[in-house]
Amino acid sequence: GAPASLSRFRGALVAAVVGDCVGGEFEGAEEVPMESVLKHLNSLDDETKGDGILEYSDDTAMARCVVQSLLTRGGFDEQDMARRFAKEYSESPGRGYGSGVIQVLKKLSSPQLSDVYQPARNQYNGRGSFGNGGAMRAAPFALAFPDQADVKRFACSGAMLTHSCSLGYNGAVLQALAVHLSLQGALELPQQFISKLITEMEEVEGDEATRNDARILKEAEKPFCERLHRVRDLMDRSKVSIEEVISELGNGIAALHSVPTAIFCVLHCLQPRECLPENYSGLERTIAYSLALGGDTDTIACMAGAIAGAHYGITAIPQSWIKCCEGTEDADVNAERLHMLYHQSLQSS
Ligand code: R7I
Ligand code: MG
Ligand code: MG
Repeated sequence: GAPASLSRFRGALVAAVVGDCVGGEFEGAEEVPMESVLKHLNSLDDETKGDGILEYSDDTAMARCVVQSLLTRGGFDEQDMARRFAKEYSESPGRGYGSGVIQVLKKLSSPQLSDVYQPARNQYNGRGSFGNGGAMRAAPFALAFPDQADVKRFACSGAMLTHSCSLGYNGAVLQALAVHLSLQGALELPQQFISKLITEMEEVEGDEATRNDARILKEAEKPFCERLHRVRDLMDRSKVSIEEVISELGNGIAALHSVPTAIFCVLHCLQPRECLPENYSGLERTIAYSLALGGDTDTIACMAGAIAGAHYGITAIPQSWIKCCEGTEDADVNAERLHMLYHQSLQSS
């Protein structure tokens, strides 16, 4: 499809929900044989299964808040977004939220709160969370703002409402950038795609806060850049085992151990792979491969789904998958609204 076409918006938002819903099955599993993944995905073709049988988790619940806030306010409004996160949590606390972020969400519902970024800053002895909760809901920022500087700025602020550690919010910036570039068709040239991400993250991670957090957490000076270089090394190789991907990039709940991994899943699955069915589309390969890594499967599949969906478009997602997942219809409708908002800003700029 053309850059920033409606199909790409729909693909991004719907595949993110699908990744979250189908990934829930394996979340936290240490080893996931590809056979089990394919069995799970095949079972979605069963006509007797009810609509929306696979429930979405916090990943989608929070992404929906982001989308609703951006659409209602016509841009980023931290007060409104914070209020929506708090309300969503209080109405459905059982969506599988991270154990730390729950404290933030409870504080955000207090009417006395004057600074909506304060609760996040109090996490983990004042350093803030490095979990992937900011990144898992970052895709909508790329669908709302055509300007790359806006995507970076607002994905960062949106993540900081719950994740004030640079290793948390920079993961959100990276995820939003990946969706932004994919939406423009940048995955047609995978080498340039990864190079652009590295160049952008060099700048993003060039600040004092990143340097401090990286030092305290004993990470490389620019942690995400270092991981993206590993992604580039792995994608240049003809054969890579799942074990190597996990040990090089991780499959965990930290943004650093999941956002670069999700990006790798998309890049690795651009072409057919021996371990995956021949009849699978690139998007189906991406989701299946993400699940086979185990660990934080719902979140890695959700983030990889958003990037891949923006590349392949809505038609690459099997109807049976869409039907089985809760929230896909809303995602589809919202994708169209975001597409309008995006193109309105393009015309007025
Ligand atoms: O990041 P967050 O919203 O969790 C998202 C994950 C996704 O996989 C979802 O699908 C859901 O399952 O949860 O929630 P946080 O509580 O901020 O962070 C997640 C976890 O990361 C925490 O429960 C901690 O175990 C860990 N963590 C930290 N541990 C030590 N020190 C995050 N930051 C720190 C830290 O600074
Ligand atoms: Mg989840
Ligand atoms: Mg998860």
